Amino acid sequence: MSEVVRLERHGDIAAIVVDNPPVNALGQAVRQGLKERLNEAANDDAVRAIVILGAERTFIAGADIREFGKPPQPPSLPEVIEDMDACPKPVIAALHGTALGGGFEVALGCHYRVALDGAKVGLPEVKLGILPGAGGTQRTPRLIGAAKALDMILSGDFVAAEKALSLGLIDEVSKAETPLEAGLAFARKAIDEAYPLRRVRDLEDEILADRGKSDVFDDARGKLKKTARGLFSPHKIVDAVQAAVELPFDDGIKRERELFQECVESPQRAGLIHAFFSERQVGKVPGLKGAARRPLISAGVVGGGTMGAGIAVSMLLSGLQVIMIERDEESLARGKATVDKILEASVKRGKLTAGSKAAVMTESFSGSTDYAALSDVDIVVEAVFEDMEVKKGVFAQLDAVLKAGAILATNTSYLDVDALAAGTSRPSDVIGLHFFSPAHVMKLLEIVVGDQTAPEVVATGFALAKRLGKVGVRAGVCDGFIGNRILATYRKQIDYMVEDGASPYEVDDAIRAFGFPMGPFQVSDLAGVDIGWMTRRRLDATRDPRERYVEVADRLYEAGRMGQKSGAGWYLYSEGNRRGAKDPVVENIVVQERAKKDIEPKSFTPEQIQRRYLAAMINEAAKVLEEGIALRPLDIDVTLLYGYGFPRWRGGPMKYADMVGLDQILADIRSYAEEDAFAWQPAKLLVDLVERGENFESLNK
Ligand code: 3H9
Repeated sequence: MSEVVRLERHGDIAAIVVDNPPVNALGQAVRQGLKERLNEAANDDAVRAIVILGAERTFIAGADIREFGKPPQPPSLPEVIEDMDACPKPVIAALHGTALGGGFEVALGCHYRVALDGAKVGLPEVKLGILPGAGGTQRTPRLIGAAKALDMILSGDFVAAEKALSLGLIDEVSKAETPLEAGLAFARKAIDEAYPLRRVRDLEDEILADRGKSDVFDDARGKLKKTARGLFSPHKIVDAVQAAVELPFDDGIKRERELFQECVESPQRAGLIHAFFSERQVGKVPGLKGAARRPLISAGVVGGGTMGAGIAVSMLLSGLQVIMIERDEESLARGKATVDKILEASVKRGKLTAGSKAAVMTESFSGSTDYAALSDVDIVVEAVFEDMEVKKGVFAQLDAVLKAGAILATNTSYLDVDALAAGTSRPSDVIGLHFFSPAHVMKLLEIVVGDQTAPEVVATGFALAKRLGKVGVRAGVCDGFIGNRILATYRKQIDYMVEDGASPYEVDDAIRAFGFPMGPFQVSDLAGVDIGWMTRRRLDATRDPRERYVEVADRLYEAGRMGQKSGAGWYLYSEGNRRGAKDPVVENIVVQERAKKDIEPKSFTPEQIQRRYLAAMINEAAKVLEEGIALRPLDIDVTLLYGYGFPRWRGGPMKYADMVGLDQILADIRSYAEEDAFAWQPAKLLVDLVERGENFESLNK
């Protein structure tokens, strides 16, 4: 059996090596191993100092997240750390890679910390809905004071070795090649110069100034009102750090443990950890393992509008050579200017130097009005007007000039990728790459796989997503793919609720209260009321006569209320104000539309609004799964989390449905179906899962 923790002898120094790939997480076997090896070294008279380090690519990256929510198995991490702290011989942590969460807490329980240049430390528990529960909230303030500890723990940000040294989190940055070398050198000094056992628990200087005062904590709680809306664990973190300042160490540790437990039991922990694993799983597409990838050095972007320019910027910043194609010189100049403007904004925000921007614009970016310029590129993304005939024309031109093996991608958000592919002589090279606006910012990329798309083209799509710093999600072909198709369904329910009695502002408030950053009407104003209008006109010809149609948004469009860009939409925007004010004119339009249909308005509570919204989302998502448009529930969760503002701490709609209970969701759908049987046809998959007593999680692979 391979040992996950081994003890090596280096003269009078013992090295305890954690070897639990991939990230040396602190599962039960590691905790047990650490406890036993430490005990062995502590009781060995020949050992005068102990170094703790990680094998392979990193120090310990934290507790084993997979264990949360399961019955705890001894020894607990705090117990193991307590042993290190109490060890009568110097214990030194030698850090490389990332020392995170419980991993950094192990280091804090050691008497000294040395890090390789390039190592990072951090307490990212907040991102998982918990708090550092093995002394991190108690020891960190003792090293760097409460204010800086709060900054570090509330942000969850990683701290580079040099910065950690200047803050006082670690004792040395080493130029050694390996953590073993660094640890042994430090231990030698500790032995030769008889370093005292520096136990962080005994350090008081940094917290004395805050004792008996509440300013730091009041400030932190004040900020959380804005930055941590709806979140649970940040508030508990402030409580825990305050306990570090106010209570003796052992009482503080006890308090930390209680608060940690509250966080572990909160549904937010389950949601955030689901999000963590889902975003890692989403790129591992069943059936794609081992598929070859095509090289990507140069790319073409057809269309220099907002979308095309954003895609070009995203590609340029990833190091690709990009050629933009536009129909005439004037449009090309506009497209290039948009690229320049976006890059300039990155320079202003300090994300890019002026020199790099100039180099990108002159050396990596070019434009042409002639498709022949694309003859040698590896991939082309078309981002022209959303019209099948226009796009078919573009694909025909691309087909004529592209080299063999080049990938033809469309950025369409709903058109039939198979129909586009069929118009070319190389349908296996055609794929959908659905970027979200603004394309250089939004992390989601739907990778739309047609009937004939070759696996290596799909694998290359995922490689491109990664290179662009985006999260790629595999989607099948249908109107709207995964995200926009689901959106179209739950969006309609919003219009129905407004016509039935809710005000648009009540709806937005309720959806924000659920945790979305914006309400649907605010989103509509941001995107443009005309966008929704165009979508509805596109669907006029195919709309089922049984479908309820609400005209309120059409009245807004006809009144020229296009949203933020025209100063009025669902909200009224005074000059330079993007927040928008409620507008009685809109409420009047709604009243008139209700009157036309003799609708007696009824009231909706925020919970009723949320339940309908979510039920519609989940039901359509189940249909998307059932049809194979999304392969797994987690693909839907990641899509909604990254492209549609679904609150991360709720894990995504499928995770949320599992947590609420699929039987309750189905019961809601069936009760709404009594009012509108057409809109609320339950997904067969949902009915089946409820009958079998299973959940969406059981379908994740
Ligand atoms: C904690 O410590 C609580 C304590 O305070 C209190 C306890 C009492 N557990 O991200 P990658 C897997 S909470 C289990 O692709 P990278 C990951 O799923 C923890 N598994 O690599 C993936 O698996 P697979 C605090 C984990 O190089 C593989 O490792 N710590 C864990 O891009 C590679 O991961 C954190 O929150 C884990 N803790 O990034 C750190 N971590 O290959 C979370 C990773 O099957 N981790 N895996 O898909 C990270 O931030 C990144 O993984 C890391 C490496 C930066 C370490």
